[in-house]
Parts: sequence; structure tokens; C-alpha cells
Amino acid sequence: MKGLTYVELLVVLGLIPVVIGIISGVLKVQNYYKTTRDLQRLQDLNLLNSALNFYFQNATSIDPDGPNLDGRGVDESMPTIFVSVPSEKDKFFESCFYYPNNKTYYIYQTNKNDYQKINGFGWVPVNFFEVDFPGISSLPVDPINNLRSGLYYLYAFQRNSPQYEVSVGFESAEFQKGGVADRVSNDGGNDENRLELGTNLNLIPGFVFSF
Ligand SMILES: [Ca+2]
Ligand SMILES: [Ca+2]
Ligand SMILES: [Ca+2]
Repeated sequence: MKGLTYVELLVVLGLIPVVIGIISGVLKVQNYYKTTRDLQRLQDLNLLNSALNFYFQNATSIDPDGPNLDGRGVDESMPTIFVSVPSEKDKFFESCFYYPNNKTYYIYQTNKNDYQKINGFGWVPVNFFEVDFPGISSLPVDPINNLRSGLYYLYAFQRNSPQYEVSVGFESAEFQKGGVADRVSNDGGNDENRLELGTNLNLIPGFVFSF
């Protein structure tokens, strides 16, 4: 067996930068898509936050778990975290015990037909039609929106002196903790891996429950 000739070696060496170029091009495209989805998340969460803020300030009788549910505030009998993933797509665990505050949290998911509705049947169970200007026509959900990725939106509320929180996780390194555009660890909330918005950022506990 003969090794590579000088010419063959030159060809192989010449191809290395091409291959590196292709790989880095693919990575750039992937990063571009991640960043695009993250910008969507940022916009979605701000929109949802404004709509909830308007509802909490203007509804004549505030019902943060809507017409179909009761007792779901973190200060009530079934402290609940509402998740944007419909149950047919990915079923989360139904409840979990959280040691730091000695509380059991329940997970609420709705179905794939209703999860984006703003009439009380959506993943945020508020009936936004109770205010004159709902601000949104459908509930935003994460562009990926599944359990395993940790990419989904969350909502929780407190009933007495009504408060709420929504949160989101990001994909691209720049938006994550320590990134150049870190949006998660400096928002004043209790979860350094998610962007938290709302009137009380301690309602959703600071644990990551992706698997
Ligand atoms: Ca209710
Ligand atoms: Ca945070
Ligand atoms: Ca929180």
C-alpha cells in the first residue's frame, strides 16, 4: 500500500478549510434560527405580559383562573403552574412537591384545540373578553413548545391582592445566563434560567422542570 502522494496530500489539505467552512455555515444557520425563535419568544412574552397587566388592572371582577377553574392560585388549595404545551403533545407530571417552600404545585395543561384561545379555555385560563381591549387575539405559545427541550411558556397567579407571573426559556447562548444579551438572570426573579415578567416574579418557583 502506498501512502498519499504529495499532490493527493495537497488536495486533502486544501479540502479541510472547505469542510470547516461548510460546518460553520450550517452552525451559523442553526444559530440564526435559534436567535429568530428567541426574538419571537421575547415578543410573545411581552405581549402576553401587557395583555395580562391590562386584564388585572381593568377587569371588573378579576378571575385569574377563569370561568372553568377555581382555587388554582399559589395562595389557594391547588397552587398551579399553567404550561403552554397541549396535553396531547407532551404530558407533564401532574404535581410535584417543592421542598424550599413546602408546597405541592399542580401542573395544568389544556388540549390542542383550545390551548391558544383567550376565552378562558386556553393554556392561560383568563377570559380576556371581560375587558374592552383584550390586547391579544390568541395566546402565544413557544415556537418549539415541548417538554423535553424546556422550551415552553409558564403562567401562575396569586388570588388575594391579585398578582401574576409569566416566564420563558431561551435557546441561543447570547440570551442565556452569562450571554452577551443575557435576558434571564438579571430580571429580578427567582429563576436565573428563565425570563420572568409580571407583577410578582416569585410566584413560579425557581426550579427547572424539564427532563
Ligand atoms: Ca375561576
Ligand atoms: Ca429570571
Ligand atoms: Ca419566578
